[in-house]
Amino acid sequence: MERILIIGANGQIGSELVTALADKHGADNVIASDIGADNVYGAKRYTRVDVLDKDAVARLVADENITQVYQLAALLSATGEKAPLKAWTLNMDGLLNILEIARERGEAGKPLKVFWPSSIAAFGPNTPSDAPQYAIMDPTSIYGISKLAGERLCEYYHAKYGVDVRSIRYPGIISFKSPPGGGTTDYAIAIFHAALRGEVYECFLGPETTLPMIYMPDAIRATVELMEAPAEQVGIRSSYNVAGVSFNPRELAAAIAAKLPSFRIDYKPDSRQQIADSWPKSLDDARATADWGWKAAIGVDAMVTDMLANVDVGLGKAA
Ligand code: AKB
Repeated sequence: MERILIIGANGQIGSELVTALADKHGADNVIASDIGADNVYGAKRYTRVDVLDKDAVARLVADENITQVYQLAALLSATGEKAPLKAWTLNMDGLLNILEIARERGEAGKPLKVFWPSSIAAFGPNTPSDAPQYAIMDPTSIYGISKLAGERLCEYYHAKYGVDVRSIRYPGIISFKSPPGGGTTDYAIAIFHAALRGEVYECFLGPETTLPMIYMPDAIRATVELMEAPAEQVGIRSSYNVAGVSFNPRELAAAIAAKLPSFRIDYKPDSRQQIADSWPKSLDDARATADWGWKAAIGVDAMVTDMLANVDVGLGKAA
């Protein structure tokens, strides 16, 4: 029986992973945690804990006999640029605390499997635009630098201490359950909120800025499939490229307008353009396919239809 702790459960991925894992393993076996007073997404079990408080997390892991930790607490690319030291501390020390707890538990004969999200932000301007699994990685944002360093830590803890850590380089994730939360790819969520409010969307990226994206159900399925893969099939312990779809704001706006003809978009690129320009346009995920059978299932059209049917415009004014 798995006993699962999700740290950062009030964020974009956490909000949906809690439900997916509760459906699989039973709601009593999934403990959502974050720094807020409550879980806003209806987790059956919620504990307030700060990933930077290693002793508190270690106690929780021991008291609840946790077998898997998903460490999702992080500052994203745009928010990270506003507070680089805070982003570095949270993103790096948070991961290190969990890897250390996993090392200690492993040495005590109580193995702890770890999931940690990397990102397309780990790539940089000299990465080929269709990013291979192994490429030049010269990230320019503090978020991307923390993701690249985190990938190296994951591989190190696996090689040196045998920690069973698994990771995905997520593309921009598009979803409707949580509001846009400080990412450069979040224009592709905010655009739906504006469209459904009947507003002209002022896009902070230019029309031709193509980026790798993935719809949340595919992102959750990739995460679960990687975590369930037999250890010998997980040949990469830094982080796997996982592809979904690629599009730019002009193409997304056209796909929305095809279903909502009154929709209009304007472009006013800001500092996030520079971050987006440093990222690849697509990902080569052949290794994820070969190692554990990954294949994306949801295309742009199906995603747009589902987003328009489900976005809650009451989630607060979008970014
Ligand atoms: C961001 O835009 O910062 C994130 C990411 C690509 O990791 N969505």
